Amino acid sequence: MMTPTDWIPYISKASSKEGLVFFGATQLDISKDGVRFTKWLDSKKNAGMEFLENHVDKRLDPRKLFPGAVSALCFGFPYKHDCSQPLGSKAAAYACFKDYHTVIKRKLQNILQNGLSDQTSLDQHFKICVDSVPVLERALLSKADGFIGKNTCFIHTEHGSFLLLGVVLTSIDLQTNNKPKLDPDVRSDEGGCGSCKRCQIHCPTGALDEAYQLDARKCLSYWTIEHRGLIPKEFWEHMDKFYFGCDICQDVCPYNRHKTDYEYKDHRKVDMSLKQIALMSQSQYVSWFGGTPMTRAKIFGLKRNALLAMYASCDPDTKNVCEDLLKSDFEVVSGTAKEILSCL
Ligand code: B12
Ligand code: SF4
Ligand code: SF4
Repeated sequence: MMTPTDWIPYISKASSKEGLVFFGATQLDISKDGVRFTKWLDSKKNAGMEFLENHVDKRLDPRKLFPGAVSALCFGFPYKHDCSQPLGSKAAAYACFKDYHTVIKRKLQNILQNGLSDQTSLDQHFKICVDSVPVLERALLSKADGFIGKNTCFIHTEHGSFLLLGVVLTSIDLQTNNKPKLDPDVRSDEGGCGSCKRCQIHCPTGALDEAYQLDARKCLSYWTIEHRGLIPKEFWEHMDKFYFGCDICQDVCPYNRHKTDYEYKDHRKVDMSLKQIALMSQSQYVSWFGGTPMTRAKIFGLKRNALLAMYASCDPDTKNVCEDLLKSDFEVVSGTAKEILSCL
């Protein structure tokens, strides 16, 4: 097996070949973020995401998740953020892409397995974590590179925040020194936002009123992706044409002004109108959204969201489509249609 000094240049080279735009390695002490995380849970800002209340000990100390771990390898995978859709429906840009859990995991497996030229098993030294594992990814990433912005996203000073993150816990002691040099006049020690508040000002629902603390109870991304029941009326008017997720607090961030020219072979354009999504059949759902992160909302969540986005964007077909969907087999869809009709 390679020595620790050989691993760093090897992973750097191999990860850029795989299309990952940066690589950093850091130690595992995230106690400061742990305190912030528990404070966030205590104030109920996780809304209905009860899964975040599980395995808190592991989130606060990655060594409890992977005994023997001493370092975290951190990676960022860029995606296209101009995701405009010809028929006017809008979805968060990351979701118009083949499911990143699988894509990033496979890339990381390739890199690491090729580095272990002997028969040593990958699982002996590495634990790959992409999104669904109880790890505070942004906290680890911000120790290795970049910083956490007031919109709570991990921001890389060169590549912005339209990045999906991957973390690998490892028993090999590795560390890089990529932390950006922050200009003390515009940036504090902890973050690179300085006096900017654009994300806080532009968030339509006030979910970022407290900087660095997203209140999921007010976040459109939470309501349209994670919530399974009816969406409270106070959020309807803010949905614009979004039927999945929300990118506003990233779109307005100055760190995302740069133009990217990466290649996205797995990018999928969703050319359906809101009306088509609201009325789609099971087989259309599978062919349009199968294999993308949008399946997280399930067919009934996407239909519910599309109906509300039609209402929010004053689509002239809203009434007819709602009348059709009063008979939907999905309670949340018929319920949403009924509520909208009572408001028209
Ligand atoms: C639950 C979840 C959500 C929830 C809650 C989001 C949230 N901000 O907590 C919802 C559904 C709303 C959501 C939305 C989105 N998500 Co999400 N989500 C997650 C998940 C699974 C867990 C996040 C978590 O633990 N939240 C709890 C909070 C407290 O922790 P945190 O976000 O890390 O926040 C830290 C800071 O707030 C910091 N902090 C607190 N106070 C202070 C003060 C200062 C001064 C500083 C510096 C820091 C600081 O401490 C916290 C702990 O480290 C992660 C994957 C993972 N395992 O980490 C993906 C993840 C965060 N999501 C991701 C994405 C892409 C999104 C969306 C962009 C999708 C979309 N377009 O709709 C939005 C972005 C909304 C936003 N502004 O955050 C990416 C983020 C990539 C990035 N560049 O940051 C992740 C990392 C998935 C991945 N592997 O790529 N998400
Ligand atoms: S994702 Fe949208 S609703 Fe949520 S905090 Fe960002 S701007 Fe606000
Ligand atoms: S918009 Fe401004 S305040 Fe918000 S994350 Fe970006 S730099 Fe920070």
